[in-house]
Amino acid sequence: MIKTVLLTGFEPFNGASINPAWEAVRALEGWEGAVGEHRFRVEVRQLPCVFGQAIEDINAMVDELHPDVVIAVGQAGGRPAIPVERVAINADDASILDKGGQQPVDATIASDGPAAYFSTLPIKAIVRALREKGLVAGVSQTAGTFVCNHVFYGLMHHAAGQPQAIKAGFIHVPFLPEQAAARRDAPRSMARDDIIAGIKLAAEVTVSVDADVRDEGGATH
Ligand code: PCA
Repeated sequence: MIKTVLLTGFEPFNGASINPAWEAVRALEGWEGAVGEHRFRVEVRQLPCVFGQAIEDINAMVDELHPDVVIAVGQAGGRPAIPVERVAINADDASILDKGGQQPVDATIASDGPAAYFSTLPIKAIVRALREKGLVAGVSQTAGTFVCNHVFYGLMHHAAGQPQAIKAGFIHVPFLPEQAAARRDAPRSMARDDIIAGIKLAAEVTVSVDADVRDEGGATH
């Protein structure tokens, strides 16, 4: 059976003209992959950086495509590594406006939802595979409280209510070199091809690994 992998990436936000998450995800449009006997095809979609709408959109995509795997990808500017997120929390607390002009503070995402959901991606196996390929990566213990965590939580809440099992989670990616070069605070960045390779590998590991590994030191922060 051919599995379906949904990859989402956010539109640029906060005045930027590119988002490395979307740049990486859109490069994988039409990809049909295989790891051993595990065959899969990839669906690629963009998400708006808008509270509320982004959750509605990703959940509509899940309902339309019935994916086996969903990996949502967002930009984490200034992070030195690819943070593979462990946990989504039931809180919005924005320090900047989203693209719809909203800035929720101390708001609950789902009034009927638990405080948090864990990723159901094999996060340690992904980190191990990324590191073995020479990509700087780690488990991250917070996806923040902006639109990325918001979508991550909304996705996990929706996936939890589905009859079929969906492996779902969130991966952040650093700035691209051209984004870092345009800033005075000299943030860390990662080459476009490395970010693309990282997302590709995360999808391959997720479709082919049943149980996560138990590496120590998988976390960066
Ligand atoms: N990063 C933001 C929202 C969209 C994106 O790509 C975040 O980390 O919340």
